Amino acid sequence: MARVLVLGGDGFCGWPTALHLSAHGYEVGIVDNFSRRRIDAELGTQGLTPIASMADRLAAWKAVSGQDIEFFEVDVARDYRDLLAVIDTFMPGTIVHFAEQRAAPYSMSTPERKCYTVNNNVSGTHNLLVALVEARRDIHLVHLGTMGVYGYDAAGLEIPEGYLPVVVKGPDGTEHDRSILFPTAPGSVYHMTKSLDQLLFQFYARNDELRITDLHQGIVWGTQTKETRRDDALINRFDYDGDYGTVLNRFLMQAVVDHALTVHGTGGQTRAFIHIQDTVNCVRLAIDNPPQRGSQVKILNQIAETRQVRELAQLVATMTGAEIAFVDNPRKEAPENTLRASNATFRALGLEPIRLDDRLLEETMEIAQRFKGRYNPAIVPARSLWTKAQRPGLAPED
Ligand code: NAD
Ligand code: USQ
Repeated sequence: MARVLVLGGDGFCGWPTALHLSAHGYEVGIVDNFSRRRIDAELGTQGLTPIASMADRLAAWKAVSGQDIEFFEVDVARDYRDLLAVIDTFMPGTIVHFAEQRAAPYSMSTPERKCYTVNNNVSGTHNLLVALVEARRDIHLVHLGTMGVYGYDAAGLEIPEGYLPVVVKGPDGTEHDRSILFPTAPGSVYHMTKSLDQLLFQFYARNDELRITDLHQGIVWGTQTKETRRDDALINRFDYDGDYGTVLNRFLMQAVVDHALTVHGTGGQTRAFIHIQDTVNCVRLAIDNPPQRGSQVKILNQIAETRQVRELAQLVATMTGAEIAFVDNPRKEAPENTLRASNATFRALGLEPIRLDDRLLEETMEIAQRFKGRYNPAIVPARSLWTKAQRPGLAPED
């Protein structure tokens, strides 16, 4: 039976992925250090849905599915030997790596959080690569990257899957076809760590012939999957705070609690989106279709569709009657952009992407309705500013 280790398996994407793989016959192990639960405490936030302890989550899964999932409490950023010990014990054929600090606002909010995000994400990924080399087993690494590494080209050219074909002139004037990593243009310290991850992958795929798939995922929305619906103790996270809440889930939640929809700037930002059910489907497809040993890193765009932020706000407002508030944008980002991106590989593998669909939007709002007693209005505003110049009382040169 295929054995898969899910790093970051206590998180929003990792937990439903672990359950999905377990339900599909994989032998699953989870690694997590609960840093995300600690960050909730640090920020004074609690997600909307009550998250059971890992022990209770795993017991509930055993009760409904009959399947065991093993858990290892390890900080992947601390020492590669911690991971190596888990790999030697669990002997996975695939490792899925979700274990990073993933909120752009958190990564921009203080100097300490900038440093933490870089240290945690880059060291974690590098420790994992070193452990994979030392394990001397042919393990496929599937990493969750992000669409934000590409930046947002003003001309709206279609973003390819990872590589850009270029023609370079040699010294004698002859033309040579090359394929280079798409030039990165990350928009936050967090997104920058995913750009750095790409270089680490390139090196280890070439030097040690590691098999690596990097999934550049868009913004995830929704909360439940087929498996997390099976018991209340399996329920997934639902973040709506100004750091970790992603835009569509925030709008859906805000509509339920009669908060105006917080559109940053004009809402002209266009982004890629994917439903959490498709996240787990895509990860399984990626596991089942690894690159050959010795080949370049396989990069796939894990997205269903692209949408403009104000279009999403309008959609939610029309469904619910919510008001839209255009607030000052705390981020440094293009006020308006177009975005087109290829998801050809997943399409070819059989993915039929879930699009923004009334039924799923309503399901997400039903969850928000059910748990709105846990809603805390104080954590809704996005307070993390991208530049010092935005802070009152500071001259631009400070
Ligand atoms: P999350 O914060 O809910 O989950 C991340 C999990 O990793 C948490 O349980 C955390 O405790 C764990 N973790 C972090 N650092 C760790 C460490 N050093 N050692 C062990 N465990 C550690 O985030 P998520 O939304 O599930 O995102 C998972 C991955 O998917 C991230 O890498 C993120 O960049 C990527 N991604 C997420 C989205 C999204 O919209 N949520 C979109 C694109 C890509
Ligand atoms: N935005 C609003 N109002 C809000 C919240 C956000 O207008 O209340 C805007 C932001 O300014 C931004 C866009 O919506 O233009 C997306 O913001 P987001 O917080 O939903 O997403 P982002 O910060 O890009 O990060 C999320 C995940 C991250 C993942 C990324 C995928 O937190 O882990 O990597 O989506 S992507 O954006 O495709 O790179």
